[in-house]
Amino acid sequence: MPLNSNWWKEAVIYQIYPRSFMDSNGDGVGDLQGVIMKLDYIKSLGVDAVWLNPVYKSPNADGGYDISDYNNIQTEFGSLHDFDALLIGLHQRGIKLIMDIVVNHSSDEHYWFEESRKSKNNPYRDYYFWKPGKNNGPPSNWPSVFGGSAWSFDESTNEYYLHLFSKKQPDLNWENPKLRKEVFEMMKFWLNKGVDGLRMDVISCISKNTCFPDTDTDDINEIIRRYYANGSRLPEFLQEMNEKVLRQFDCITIGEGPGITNRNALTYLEEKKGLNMIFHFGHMFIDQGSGGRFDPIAWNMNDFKNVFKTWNDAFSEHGWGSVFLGNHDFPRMVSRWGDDKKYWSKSAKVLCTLLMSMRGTPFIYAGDEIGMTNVELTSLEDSKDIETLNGWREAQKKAMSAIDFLKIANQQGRDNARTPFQWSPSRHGGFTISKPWMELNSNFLEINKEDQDDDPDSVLNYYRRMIQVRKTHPVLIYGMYQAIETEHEKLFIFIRENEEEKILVTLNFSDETVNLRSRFVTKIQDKLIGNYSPVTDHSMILRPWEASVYTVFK
Ligand code: ISL
Ligand code: CA
Repeated sequence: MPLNSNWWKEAVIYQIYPRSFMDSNGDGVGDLQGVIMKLDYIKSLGVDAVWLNPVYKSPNADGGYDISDYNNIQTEFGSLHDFDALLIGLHQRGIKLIMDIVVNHSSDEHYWFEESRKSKNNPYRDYYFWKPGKNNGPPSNWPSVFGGSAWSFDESTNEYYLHLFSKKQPDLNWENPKLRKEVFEMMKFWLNKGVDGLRMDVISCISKNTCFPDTDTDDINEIIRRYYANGSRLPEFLQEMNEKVLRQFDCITIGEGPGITNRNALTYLEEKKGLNMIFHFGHMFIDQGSGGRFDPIAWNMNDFKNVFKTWNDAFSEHGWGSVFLGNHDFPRMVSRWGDDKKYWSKSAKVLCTLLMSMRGTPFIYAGDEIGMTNVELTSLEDSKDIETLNGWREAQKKAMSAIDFLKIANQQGRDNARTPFQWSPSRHGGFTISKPWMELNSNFLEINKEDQDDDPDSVLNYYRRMIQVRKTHPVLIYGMYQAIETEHEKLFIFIRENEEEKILVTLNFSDETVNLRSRFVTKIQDKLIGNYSPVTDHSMILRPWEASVYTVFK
């Protein structure tokens, strides 16, 4: 076994979108005290750490990923005092806290940007990227990830500023050492409080092509990969961050980034120079065409399985990956990869089994552990997401109808993942006592935490059991990964093996019964968990959306 063992490789991490988790004070918005109210629930899952989406001061143009004050808490979420209480509450329960660090861009309402835009010789001017226009237009043809140009014209100095995301998220200029110093100080502020880890938003883009050449493709993900991410100074910036900040603390780092590929991933993870692990988007972009999110294409099982194989190969000896099947940026995982109708419960458990038996640190997005599903917006006016609203603006330029766009948004949009947590069948799902900031998914009467708590066969209790299976079988953490039946269009089957143990995971991703006729039938020792009863059945006939985890004789 070439890899060192570390707590963060063995951890299961729970991601909380604070605005939608729990509202403690009845204003309809989830908050830090709300998370505190649910600490025992979080503990009951058996997770080791919580990753909190951004909670800093923000005008909230992009769900808090537009920060106007990095050293304070969003008033709606509470205060620094509440934050300290949350950290204590988590630590008392042996749970670590990971903050979301957003330093590729700030809000346009951050003091730095307000200064920067005042004049060309303002001391903060070079905290951002300012350029004169070209041929009566922007400095380059770069598109924003959220649609439209990545450049906005600012009348006060007659120049354009760069924003890879919305125009309320100007990109910070990491080429400027003063900016880097400010960012490092801010990171220390949180780490000094005792925060255990940092999830770094679009860290792949902090070094970009600063010649800003026109792109020669329309494929947004390719543009990100080639122009916006993986710039030449990235290793240097990460190393400096390591030396000036990370090394002085006991903290882990997870880099998020479109543009990170299995070929360049290890450059992000170099020991003592880089990050601990990364999120990649191999499977997350599998159903996106060249136009990105709102240009859906069909995906198939072989491509899906291939992503996991590729990434297992990339990290077989060095580096470490993460595993996630959904987060706040993507549709709900059961609606996307499973079946949110007839086989809702079974398929949610199949996905849980995949998540918990894959190599890499698993991340559970809050709500997935009770099988929350996509929501169906009836009008684009109900969307709360800047990406969807901008996408609609762009779609209108291409003469798309509202009905057609709504259909795509309901399938692909981020609103799906951001409806309030469904705690109980009572009013507003127990999330708030007043009008929630976003309507709940109307299925909270059938899908909620309270009902599932009491049901041994629920999705929730399956998660609890499956997390324990992972924890009690280190082979599921460090063991090597071997894909089986790789060409099968319905089945996802693999082996995890180390010197002590060999585990077989069989997952049926379809509503048909499949007879595997596998050579493993004779080798099965024990069934550790499954989503059909009786769990002792060792046959290799996989019923619709059946999941099983077996130990097999070596
Ligand atoms: O979902 C994507 C494209 O449609 C991704 O490229 C995504 O935008 C990218 O992974 C960055 O996401 C992160 O940064 C964004 C923020 O809106 C997302 O919520 C965050 O996770 C800008 O800060
Ligand atoms: Ca509140």
